[in-house]
Amino acid sequence: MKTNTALLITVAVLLVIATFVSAQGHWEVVGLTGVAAMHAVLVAPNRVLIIDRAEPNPNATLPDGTTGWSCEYHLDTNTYRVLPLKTNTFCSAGAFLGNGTLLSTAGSDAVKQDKIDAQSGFSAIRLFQPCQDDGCWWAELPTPLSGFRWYNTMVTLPDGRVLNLGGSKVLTGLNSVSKGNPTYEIYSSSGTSDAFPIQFLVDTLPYNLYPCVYVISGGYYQGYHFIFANRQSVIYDINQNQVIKALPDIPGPPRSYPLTGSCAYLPMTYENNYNPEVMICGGQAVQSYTNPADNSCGRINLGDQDPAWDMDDFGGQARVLGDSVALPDGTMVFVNGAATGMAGYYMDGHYLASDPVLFPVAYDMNAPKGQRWTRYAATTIPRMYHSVATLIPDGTIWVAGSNPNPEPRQDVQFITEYRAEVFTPPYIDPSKPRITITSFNGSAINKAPISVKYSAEYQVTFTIAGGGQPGTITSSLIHTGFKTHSQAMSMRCVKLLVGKVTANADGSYTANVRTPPNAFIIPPGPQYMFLLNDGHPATTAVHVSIGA
Ligand SMILES: *[C@@H]1O[C@H](CO)[C@@H](O)[C@H](O)[C@H]1NC(C)=O
Ligand SMILES: *[C@@H]1O[C@H](CO)[C@@H](O)[C@H](O)[C@H]1NC(C)=O
Ligand SMILES: *[C@@H]1O[C@H](CO)[C@@H](O)[C@H](O)[C@H]1NC(C)=O
Ligand SMILES: [Cu+2]
Repeated sequence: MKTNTALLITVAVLLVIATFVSAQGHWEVVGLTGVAAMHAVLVAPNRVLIIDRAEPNPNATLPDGTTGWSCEYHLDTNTYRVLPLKTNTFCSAGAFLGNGTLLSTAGSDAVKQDKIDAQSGFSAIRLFQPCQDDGCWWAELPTPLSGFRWYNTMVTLPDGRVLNLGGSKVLTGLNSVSKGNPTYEIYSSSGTSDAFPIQFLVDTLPYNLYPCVYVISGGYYQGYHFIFANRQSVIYDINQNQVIKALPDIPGPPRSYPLTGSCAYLPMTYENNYNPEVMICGGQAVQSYTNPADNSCGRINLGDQDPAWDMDDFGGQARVLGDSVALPDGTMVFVNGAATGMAGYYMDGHYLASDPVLFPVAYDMNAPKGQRWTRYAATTIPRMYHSVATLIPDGTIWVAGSNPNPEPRQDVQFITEYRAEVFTPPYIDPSKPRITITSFNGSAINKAPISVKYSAEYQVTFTIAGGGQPGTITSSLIHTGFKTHSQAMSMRCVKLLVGKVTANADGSYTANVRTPPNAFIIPPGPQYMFLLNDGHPATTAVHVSIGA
């Protein structure tokens, strides 16, 4: 009797734990990153390219005995391959060109020390052509940028070129008239352009490093750029080099480096003609390592002629240094960061950021205000300054980095963190059957991207684990973005129109999925097409290349 009661209680407790875990998602340490993950970008279905700065990473020795500061993390084996670089990539930026080559630019000063010989990266241009084997390496170009940039922002343009904007010309934690580079340039097949001056980056001093820049997908200002820094924002025409409209200041504190908030281009949908909305969350009011972070978010509808900020809280938790990740079900997750302080290393012997926020929050843009936020399960690993998070094709979030130290340290409060984790959001529900995509428009699914066109319909065939009927099938096309310093450069999530779903003789099903109509919505180049069954993502997304 006693045993039975104990057993029942144990079972009940386990059930409660299981429900709790699946309702909030769960974390798992999956591997080591080799180099500190200051920047990260998904470059193939099973590969994340990691870029650090030139620093003595203990486990990143190259065959020639020198130390590397970039690696390719393999998601299928949780191992990494160290990639040599010549230039220092410290606090740089990246974006895909429309042809699928990753462009990385800028960085900072030369580093010469034992086993490291890095050239200055302030004006460096690097290319990485993703591959499916171990044969791809960085190519560093002899031609420099138009000038020096540190903490610049890059974004893929609708024509496949890349916009490169802002930054400072010297090492600094705070921009100024003499240090800043208030210009932009555009990289195309003929190389980088001259620099065009932009007054907005003078007006937003000193908090305009890593500005947020997005191509506007639709509505009144379609095709122009939204540029945000400090508390200001504008709608800008980069071709005519002029402000189209100055927008109201976001309420609350500054939200750009080093008072770093998180920017996110909210998911778009065919249901409202890809209406453009941006959300900017968190930040910090003063340059202080003791001041609490901000607990507010501003959301702005750029589809309106007179866009205005609509304020909300930040999921009930003040946060700086958060990272935004768009999930294929249309929620926006904010993860990593701290509740106190700001970006940077130390001041007066104190870390500039403290009180790690260990749990993500998820934002549902379509829910009524007051019901938009969900708090997810916490990790145990602080992810402070210089950490990253990116969506990966199985629908989970890969999280790495954290290194608020001027050199790798394991003997301090906030160590140089080499452990990579995967967070499984609760929409992946082990109690529900999962679908697997088996072919794409009649072709086998490969790791190499499948070329697709804008405004075209494709047949996506899938099976359901354990058989059974599909529920509501939805689809989204995602550009996971170049992640660094709370920036999600070029990140996009588009809900696609799914037509009829038909049953096939072999027990599989086929859904007709329509790609979006144009490159303002999502730029040409590599993207991932997700399929979801009643909101539960398929085992892996299809790697596609749109309009290239
Ligand atoms: C270096 O690699 C070894 C072997 O995998 C591991 O035990 C150690 O923790 C790693 N060190 C760091 C700093 O990641
Ligand atoms: C993409 O374009 C860039 C710039 O013109 C070029 O250097 C690169 O080789 C191209 N990549 C491919 C795959 O053609
Ligand atoms: C997809 O496959 C169908 C059937 O083979 C074909 O008719 C259609 O043209 C393909 N779609 C595109 C956009 O290539
Ligand atoms: Cu930095």
